[in-house]
Amino acid sequence: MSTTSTYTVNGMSCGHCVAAVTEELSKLDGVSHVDVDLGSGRVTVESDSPLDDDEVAAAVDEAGYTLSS
Ligand SMILES: [Cu+2]
Repeated sequence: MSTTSTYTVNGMSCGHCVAAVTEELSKLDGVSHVDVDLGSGRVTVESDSPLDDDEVAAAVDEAGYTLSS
């Protein structure tokens, strides 16, 4: 059973940003799918098990953006 979580990421402005966030989040353990909506900043992550919020925030930070809380 997979889990879907939705986050809001601040600072993304183009397709490159989307690709960077998608790449970093895809590296997280158990993540099977990442969907980014550039216009709203909403990021949907599908994973095998619930994700740790700190890990998600760290991945988004690694990509160069911030997670909206
Ligand atoms: Cu960009």
